[in-house]
Amino acid sequence: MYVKRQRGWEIPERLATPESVYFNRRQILAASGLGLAAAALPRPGRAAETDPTADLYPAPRNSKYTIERPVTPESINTTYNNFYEFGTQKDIWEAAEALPIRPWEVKIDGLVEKEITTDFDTLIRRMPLEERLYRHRCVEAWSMTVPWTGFPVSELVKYANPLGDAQYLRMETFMMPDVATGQKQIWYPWPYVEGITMAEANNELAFMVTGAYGKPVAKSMGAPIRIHLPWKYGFKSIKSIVRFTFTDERPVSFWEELGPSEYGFWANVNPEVAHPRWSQATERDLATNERIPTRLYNGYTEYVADLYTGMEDQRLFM
Ligand SMILES: Nc1nc2c(c(=O)[nH]1)N[C@H]1C(S)=C(S)[C@@H](COP(=O)(O)O)O[C@H]1N2
Ligand SMILES: [Mo]
Repeated sequence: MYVKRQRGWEIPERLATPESVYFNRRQILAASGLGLAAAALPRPGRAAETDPTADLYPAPRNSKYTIERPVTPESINTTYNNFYEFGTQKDIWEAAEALPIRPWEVKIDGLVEKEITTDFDTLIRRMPLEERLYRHRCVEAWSMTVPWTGFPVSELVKYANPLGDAQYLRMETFMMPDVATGQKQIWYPWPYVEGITMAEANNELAFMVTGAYGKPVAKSMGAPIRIHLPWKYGFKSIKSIVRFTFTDERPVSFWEELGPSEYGFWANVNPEVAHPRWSQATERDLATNERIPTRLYNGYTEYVADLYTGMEDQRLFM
């Protein structure tokens, strides 16, 4: 049976979002612990108990990235998602449970010393895992606070040995239309692609995520490996990555290809630059359900402003 373990960083129950707002009836039953019938219902992240990397969690918390907001309850984070491969609504977590995450091959190619194809379970054991609390701001004006586990993207870059002329890191999600039926919607430019500059990849905030809430990351949140770039809008943080390509050509991302006037390459958070169809001045914090002001670079200016000096001619904020 599912027993909720209270961890140090979890917030007092009274600060949590009212469950009725987010949970469908079935989940309310499961959460209320009404005996065996409820306990037998599926829930996201269940496979974590048999995950071959489970022994790596929880990883030590890096207290440098501890922040002021309450952590979003795991039950919200694993069931309120954007993962278009499994549908365009927020409640894709059950569909995402069908994603086979073992074996999981990761390819590193392009402008590198030598192409690498590696098994995720081998890759992760070469990396220094730590836990970081990060804010996550979706372009749709909702936000979460997540205890991620993972390693700096700079460690992946080091491992990949890119050549001197590599300027961008391009990332690609799996392509499995039979499992992820959203990928049968051919008007979307599958597979999901994202890209960042080498300077962004080597920024200390750029984080490869393998876990959350002290265990392997849930499928709905991008298992077994996704990125998190906390100063950018959430769509830049691509999930369930199978390929990293170092290139001298700026990648065109999934959303940029769909709507270049609404979703650009940089997509840095800025409350003063509105989305063409709505304001970005405030956001709804899913942990408290309160509307709070959005901050420049999502509150990470001191870490990232240097990346963009002298680039004022670019559309840095959309
Ligand atoms: N492959 C893939 N990655 C993706 C998305 C997606 O649809 N497919 N959605 C993005 C968007 S818009 C957001 S806000 C975050 C959501 O991450 P979360 O569901 O873990 O909160 O994932 C991003 N990464
Ligand atoms: Mo998003």
